[in-house]
Amino acid sequence: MATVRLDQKGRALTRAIPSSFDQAIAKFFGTGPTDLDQAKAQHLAYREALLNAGVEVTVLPSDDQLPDSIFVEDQAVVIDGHVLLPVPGHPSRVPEQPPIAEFVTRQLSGTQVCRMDGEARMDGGDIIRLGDLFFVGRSSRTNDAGIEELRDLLTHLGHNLRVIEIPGHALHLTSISSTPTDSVILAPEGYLPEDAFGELPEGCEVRWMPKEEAYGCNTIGLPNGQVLVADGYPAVLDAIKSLGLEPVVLDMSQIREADGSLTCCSLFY
Ligand code: CIR
Repeated sequence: MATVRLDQKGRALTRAIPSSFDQAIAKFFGTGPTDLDQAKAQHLAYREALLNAGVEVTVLPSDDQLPDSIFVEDQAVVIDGHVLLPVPGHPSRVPEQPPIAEFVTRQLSGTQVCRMDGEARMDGGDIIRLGDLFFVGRSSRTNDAGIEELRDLLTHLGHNLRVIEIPGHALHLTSISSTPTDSVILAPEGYLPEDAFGELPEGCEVRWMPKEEAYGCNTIGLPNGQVLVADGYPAVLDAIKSLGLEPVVLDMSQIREADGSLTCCSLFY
């Protein structure tokens, strides 16, 4: 989600929860999912919320060999119909990519597909987009070589890129921020310096949320004025309402246990 504007969110790819989901990597928000049925119910509610908002949703079959494979956002970067296939920053997540790459390149046939290689590493979850301005996290998953490959594509498309240092206590840039509209960034206090996003275009702003609502800062704004938000973050909820938007609250507890947020579970294309 994070690399498309609001008006580009017509279609989303998701992937079903594998039976091995309790083995997903969990080091930040969670300590590992414990209830597979609840995780599946939460994932279903998530897909239904997208469908109810008018998004066309595709569900790829699960793969029990790949515990983290529901987090499709990390596996492909779609920008204005162009596709960048990153080398995922965690080795166990590399085999997740082929079916996602195959799906998006088929859907966007005729598009330019760039494939990272060499030393470059990147998870799609390290990118957010504010209108036509992009931010990328330099994180434990995304390195300088990966950032330069993204910059090459963005330069080609006429977009600007700013780099944000992700602190050691966070996974991705999307773990601690999102753009519920094309002019607002939500981010938690205590993770990034106040000037981390730099000077923003006119009419744009960062809304800083309390540190304890870091997870809640990951939201999905949709073209119909709805915003998917995780349950349990009252300041985020107020911020969304004060923007005149309609929050749709989802229980993400089991997905959070795998360090996954709302945006991680879909790839808009
Ligand atoms: C991981 O550690 O890779 C997964 N357990 C969570 C990935 C979350 N994805 C994201 O923030 N974009």
